[in-house]
Amino acid sequence: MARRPIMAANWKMNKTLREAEDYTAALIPRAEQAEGVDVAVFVPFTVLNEVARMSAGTPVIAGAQNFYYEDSGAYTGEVSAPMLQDVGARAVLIGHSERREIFSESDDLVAKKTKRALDAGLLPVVCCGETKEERDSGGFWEKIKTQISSVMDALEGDVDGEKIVFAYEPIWAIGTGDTASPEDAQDAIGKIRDLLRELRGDAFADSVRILYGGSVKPENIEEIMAQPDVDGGLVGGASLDVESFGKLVEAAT
Ligand code: G2H
Repeated sequence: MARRPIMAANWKMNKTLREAEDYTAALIPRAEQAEGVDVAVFVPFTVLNEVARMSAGTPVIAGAQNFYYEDSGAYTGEVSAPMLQDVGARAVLIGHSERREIFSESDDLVAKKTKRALDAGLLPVVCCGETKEERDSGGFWEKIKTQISSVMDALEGDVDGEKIVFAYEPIWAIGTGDTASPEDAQDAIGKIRDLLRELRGDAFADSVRILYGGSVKPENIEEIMAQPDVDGGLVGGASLDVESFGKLVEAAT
């Protein structure tokens, strides 16, 4: 089954409102020209409303970088799925390694958020990845397997593979310039797809999209995208400049 690739920008904690507007205005025509690829931008809450407003009716999917699974209440500093949808978000990143490592997000929290995003009709992009120590000590697959299994265990009933996306982001390759080799990316993502096949069957595994993240840039995108199980990229540093991200979008077509 041919899966539609996704090129996703993760701005992290970057960009003022003005910068976000200029970027979005420049990205829209590039996304319109890129056939056969989904283009998503995961932006800070402060600019989400405007990026979503500008992107409405265009191929650009505006997304948030985080949310909380309750809908409202005494959760100071958090935003909910209905709040994201209220400002036009269509997708959300969940369990990025920076959320897990810096803000101590657990597998359980990631699983609850994924369930809530799916129920709300937001596209969850669920991140997983191992540290350098885990890779060096051979514990890489145990870590990834636990992260993926805890999410899938929380999802009851049939799940449409097209409604959820995973992103494999080895922590040692994030923002370091140290990209996993295309073979390492394929090896991990192929194993994730095999696990999803075991857990949810062929239709799910063949339709779910799995992205690679970690120092993706125009210089390495071709060989990463050439891997059979890699369905796109989740890009931090190299997505901040719209020219650079535009090249990545083009490479995914
Ligand atoms: C991984 C990635 C984007 P970068 O965090 O999610 O960032 O491309 O800067 O390594």
